[in-house]
Amino acid sequence: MGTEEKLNTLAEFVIKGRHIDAKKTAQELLDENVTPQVILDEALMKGMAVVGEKFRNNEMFVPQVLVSARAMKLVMTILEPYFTASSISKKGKIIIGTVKGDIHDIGKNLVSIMLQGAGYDVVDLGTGCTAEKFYDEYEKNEANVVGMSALLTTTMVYMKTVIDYFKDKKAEVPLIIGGAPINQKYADEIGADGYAKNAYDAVILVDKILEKL
Ligand code: B1M
Repeated sequence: MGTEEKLNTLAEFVIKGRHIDAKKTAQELLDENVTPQVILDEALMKGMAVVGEKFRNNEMFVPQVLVSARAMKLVMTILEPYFTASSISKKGKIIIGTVKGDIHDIGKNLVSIMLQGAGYDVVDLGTGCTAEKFYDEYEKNEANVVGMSALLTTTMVYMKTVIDYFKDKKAEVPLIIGGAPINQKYADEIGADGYAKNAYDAVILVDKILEKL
């Protein structure tokens, strides 16, 4: 099987939630010197995009989406070392979490992995994070940037609650946001210090913000 065909097969395994086959195929691709970036972009992200489309059209339901997510996460465990191995000295500390009411964590995990790979210390708070949690962890860790992720239109509004909470506390740390329903306009509206469309842009954004400080 050629590389392109194998990448398509991997995307299919993610869509079907065949996690063991997905892991095996990803390992084969790595052994054939296909880069982790290509595997991520050309198979995993493509597969999850199809899952999202099918979910929206009621062709897939929560239990099936969960097994797709499990397959994506399992493959990420073998890709992660490639993304995080490069850093020598730490460039700064980032707090990251998915906001209250939201359990989506695949994108947030990817952002976390890419930031670690770019040389940042990342404290990942997981999902369902309240404003208090973000603030307490920021203080405890003396973080340089706080990042929030949200995947639902019903939870993205909570990002403003967090930003207002930090303002009330007069905390001067940059707050950045991301997630499928977020855009620059929304970030500006709620007073976020930055927005990134994907995990790659999140690294560029954090680099830029910390350069200015
Ligand atoms: Co959910 N879900 N889901 N889901 N789910 C969406 C988000 C949805 C768009 C699907 C759809 O209708 N097409 C829809 C939201 C609709 C809306 O609000 N407008 C939806 C819904 C409705 C729901 C439930 C309400 C369904 C239900 O129960 N009836 C429920 C909500 C539960 C809750 O959170 N309270 C639910 C549940 C789930 C599962 C548990 C089954 C599962 C999550 C598993 C998990 O994460 N552990 C799931 C999944 C997998 C999805 C889709 C299919 C895929 C999300 C994903 O992982 N994408 C999603 C459809 C979609 O987004 N197209 C959908 C891959 C990931 C790499 O991309 O997360 O966008 P993404 O992250 C990107 C960027 O956004 C960005 O970088 C990442 C990497 O490039 N980014 C940041 C993310 N965070 C960032 C932070 C940054 C910067 C960039 O700075 C800090």
